[in-house]
Amino acid sequence: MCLHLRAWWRWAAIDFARAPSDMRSMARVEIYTKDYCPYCRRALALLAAKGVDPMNYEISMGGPRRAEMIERAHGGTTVPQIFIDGVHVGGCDDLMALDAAGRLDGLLAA
Ligand SMILES: N[C@@H](CCC(=O)N[C@@H](CS)C(=O)NCC(=O)O)C(=O)O
Repeated sequence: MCLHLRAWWRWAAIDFARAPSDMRSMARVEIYTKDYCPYCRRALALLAAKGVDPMNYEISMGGPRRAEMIERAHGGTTVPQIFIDGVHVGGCDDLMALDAAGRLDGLLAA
């Protein structure tokens, strides 16, 4: 019994020690992409490098999702269009610029 408790406590102590970094929540990221688009691939690669798994709306075929993107992006018709916690960030260049300015990590950490 005593051994069992000690084992549990050791497990719990290790887990709690890791909790602050492991349990950090991330912002909700949405990206509208087309499958042939190199800018989309660049943006997705940067997000993946940041550990972000975005909601990816594939709009190669157009349709209502594309119309939704244009409305949310205030008329922007190119892909990608990226949103962090519902806020329009822009395209790939804008995402890269945010990262270069050291501001992307803060936006991604909710
Ligand atoms: N500067 C933009 C360039 C985006 C761009 O030119 N995307 C192309 C696809 S790679 C596009 O949307 N072209 C018009 C279209 O496919 O309707 C960015 O960084 O996101």
